[in-house]
Amino acid sequence: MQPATAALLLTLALAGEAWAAHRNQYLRSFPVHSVNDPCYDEDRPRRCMPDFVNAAFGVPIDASSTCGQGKPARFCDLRDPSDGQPPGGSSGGRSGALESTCEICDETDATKRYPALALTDVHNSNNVTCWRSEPRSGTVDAGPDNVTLTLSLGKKFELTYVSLMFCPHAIRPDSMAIYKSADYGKNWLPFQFYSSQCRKLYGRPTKATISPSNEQEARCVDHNRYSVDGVQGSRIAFSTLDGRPSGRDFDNSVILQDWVTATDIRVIFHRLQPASGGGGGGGGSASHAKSQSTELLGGGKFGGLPKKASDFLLPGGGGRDNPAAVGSGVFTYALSDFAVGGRCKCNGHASRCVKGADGKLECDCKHNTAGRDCERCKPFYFDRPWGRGTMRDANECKARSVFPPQDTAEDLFSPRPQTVANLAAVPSSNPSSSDDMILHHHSA
Ligand SMILES: [Ca+2]
Repeated sequence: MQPATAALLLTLALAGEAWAAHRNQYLRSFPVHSVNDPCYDEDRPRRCMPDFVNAAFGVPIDASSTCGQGKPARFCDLRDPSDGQPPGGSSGGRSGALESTCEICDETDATKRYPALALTDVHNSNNVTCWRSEPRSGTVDAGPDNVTLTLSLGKKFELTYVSLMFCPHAIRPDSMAIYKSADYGKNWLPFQFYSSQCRKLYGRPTKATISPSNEQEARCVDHNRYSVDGVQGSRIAFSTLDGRPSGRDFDNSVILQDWVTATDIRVIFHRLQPASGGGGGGGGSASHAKSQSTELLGGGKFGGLPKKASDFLLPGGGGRDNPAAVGSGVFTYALSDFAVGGRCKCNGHASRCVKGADGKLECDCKHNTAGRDCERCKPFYFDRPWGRGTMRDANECKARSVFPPQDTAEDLFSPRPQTVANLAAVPSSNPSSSDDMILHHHSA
């Protein structure tokens, strides 16, 4: 076969596909999108995105440690006996302060189990369900606890926050880290740290300022609440864009778009209680922690009483009224709710995510885009480079125009005998032939 024949074949093959695309464009001039399609304003493409959701809701979380799994265990909480009574007023006259109450966890008993499923069920403040770790020592001296919770979303999401709700009466951990993966768990990057000793435990300054040059770095925050929380429990919420300068111009910040993108979230609890006052925890830091927590708690709910959780937890730390709490190995990490707020990531080209043929979540891509995240153009829609849909420009992918503009509708819909199928039987020639201008053109 002559090289010219091969070139003709290729031309027609491409023209056939382009013609189909062109016809679609022609059809576009009639309303083809549902009136309510958020990705089109009548027929003009516009930026669209899936709804904001709690992406963790109903998704099972993998916990490295669960209380009562394998065998029953004894754990303790610290309670304020006045919980449930009107706040204030009476605190000055109290003498007993916090009381430790201990219970048994046992996964074989429905009334005593604390499974990871409780982390992502319906959060009803009248009927709080909790996950608990196995009882920990939770001290620095004993080494980090490394109790891990892993949430796999199964798809890229753009996350606005990660929220952890602690159980009523549970101790809020002193040191913990939130990691994220954007590649289904192959690589993990720090998202946020919490600690009373940021520098010592995580090698970062406390609450470092974020500048435009380090917007993709995790910060460490001393969340500064070594308190025992009351009936409602307390919440730690990490806002992914908070304090990051380009957050206001998110559409144009590729760095922040990557920063908020995650397929998996992992929380690692490293330490339950602050550094000990006397032992190996480092006296300077401990007194610093004490002064902060005193400031926080002094005169507050537990005014006039031991000021921080370590007072209860450590031997000789002041837990005189709480013999059950002295020593270690009875306190648990306990969370009632693990939520991540965000949107299924579709790069501005889809308004919803659906289960694909393989059962995995994927974007319902519009604007002639394709891929699980609408991260590329559909085949033969390469007239302009792919771009994320923004408020200013939907950046739809467009078919490569082959026909001159004077083509009429009749031309477009008249039968074309030189279809790909007609010519498919012609054997191809060496594509590296120098006569094959079309191929060279398209590979350029
Ligand atoms: Ca729950």
